[in-house]
Amino acid sequence: MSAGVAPDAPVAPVAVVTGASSGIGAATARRLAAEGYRVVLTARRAERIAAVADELKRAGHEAEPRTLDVTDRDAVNAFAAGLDRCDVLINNAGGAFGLDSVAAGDPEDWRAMYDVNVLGVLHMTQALLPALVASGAGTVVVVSSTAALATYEGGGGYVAAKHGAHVLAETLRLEIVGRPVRVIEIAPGMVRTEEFSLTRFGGDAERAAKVYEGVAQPLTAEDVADTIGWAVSRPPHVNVDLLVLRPRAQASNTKVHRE
Ligand code: 8X3
Repeated sequence: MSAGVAPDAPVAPVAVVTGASSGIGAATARRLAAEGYRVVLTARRAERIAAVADELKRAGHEAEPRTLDVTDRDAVNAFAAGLDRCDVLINNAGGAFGLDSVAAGDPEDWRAMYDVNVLGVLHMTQALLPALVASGAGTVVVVSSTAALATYEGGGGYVAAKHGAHVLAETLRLEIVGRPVRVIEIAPGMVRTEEFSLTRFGGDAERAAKVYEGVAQPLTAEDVADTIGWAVSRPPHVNVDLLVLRPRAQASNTKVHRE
């Protein structure tokens, strides 16, 4: 114990956030830090999570960056072995690669989307479940998508992967009932972040911008983080199974009002 810390000083609960380098993940890390969690920020990009962690520490919060690729099982196991506790796991890392039809989609894109959106969640959840149970009141959050619930043209590979994440959440909830861990799924629709659409279109900024063209107010990363923060901060016996959020201008995956 470091000098000056009283032996009975309260120990902050720990929240692990994947994909915390930008967008919804970074916003969620900020939100949970503000709620008093010691936030462990994970992502592949070391400098980015270090910058967010530094920002949080300057604001007086507890934050630790840990470089991690959720698709690398050995790395996930090593990460979990180095954690002293885990109360909340936010499975946020994910993404879409391409908007090609089933007829033309690249199997490698489909594989990569399954890897990060499904197996990434599986790896993290399996590795941290013992610590979540040991916490006595653990929470697993799966940040899926409205793509987890209905399809759209060109979305096939991403929609299939997000349906996988949805099924993982639903199945896990059945399997661990009776143990002190909630499983919360948050399914956002159109969220304008700096990277989601840019990644989907391989860096094509013009194509990425078109996704949000004329849409009055797409959701922001902070809107989603706020929703996650709300769901996680319900009393432990309250399980928000599935929460779908969209901007008012988006009535469904395929019906968007553009001005
Ligand atoms: C993002 C929503 O509509 O691009 O998960 O699939 S969408």
